[in-house]
Amino acid sequence: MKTVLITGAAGDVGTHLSRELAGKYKLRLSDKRALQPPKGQTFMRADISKMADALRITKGVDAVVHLGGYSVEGPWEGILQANIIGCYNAFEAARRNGVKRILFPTSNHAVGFYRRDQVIDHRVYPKPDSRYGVSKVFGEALGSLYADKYGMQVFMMRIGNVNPKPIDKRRLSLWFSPRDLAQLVSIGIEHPDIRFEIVYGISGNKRAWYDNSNAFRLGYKPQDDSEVYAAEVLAREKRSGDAIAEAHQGGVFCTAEDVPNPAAPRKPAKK
Ligand code: 15L
Repeated sequence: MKTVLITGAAGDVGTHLSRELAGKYKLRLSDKRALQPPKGQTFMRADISKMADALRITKGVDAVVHLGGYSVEGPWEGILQANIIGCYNAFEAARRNGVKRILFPTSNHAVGFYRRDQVIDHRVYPKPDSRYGVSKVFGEALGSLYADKYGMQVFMMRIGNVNPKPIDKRRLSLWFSPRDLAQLVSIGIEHPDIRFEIVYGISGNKRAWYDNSNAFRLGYKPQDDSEVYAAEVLAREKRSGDAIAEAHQGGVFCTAEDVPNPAAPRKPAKK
């Protein structure tokens, strides 16, 4: 059984992912915050913005799923530490420890300034909608460098919004169910021919703004489609009055200086 490190495991995506992948891989969870690992999984507390921590947690694993970092728009200092320095440390520590396979959750916000009336694929030029989006483009560029220069196998998922159900109109296009997330991550861990791939981390949504043919080519068969929730979501949708946000795929990230995280992190375990 492969040993897989998940950084940022206490966050919302990490929580869904570790639950979905339990029993399939030996999971090593890591986060800055303490967490009580489920039975059969281990936990290493680490701050990814420190190289010594990054080296410690990446030792002896078969693959890294680097979820750790700042997950919304926010102040530059936080994004710099967590998403620029932290991302570099994750790739560099994996390389130094001989870990070949790394999965990185880039984001829809790396391309959030594309308009909603456009369908984009994995080859489009980045159009970040925020400092956060820029940090994800940095991660994509770093992954490309580590694949070409050091032969690492890099799987980039431009993730939409992971949630048990889509939460609003924009997320009908971006929704990524936890079981589809687990399927796509498993492809990223297992597929024999990954060198450097960009795919969109969304379910099989009828309203998608993405041509996700690169994921389908690698065997992804999403089981969910947000359309089954569309009537209920649209009935409670209120217009924001922000024309720029409503015209672009990144929504409010295109205009706001701070965005609250819609998904509250898992409560830290008592020490
Ligand atoms: C993201 O990239 C964030 O990590 C997540 O918290 C959501 O805000 C998501 O995008 C989204 O666009 O809904």
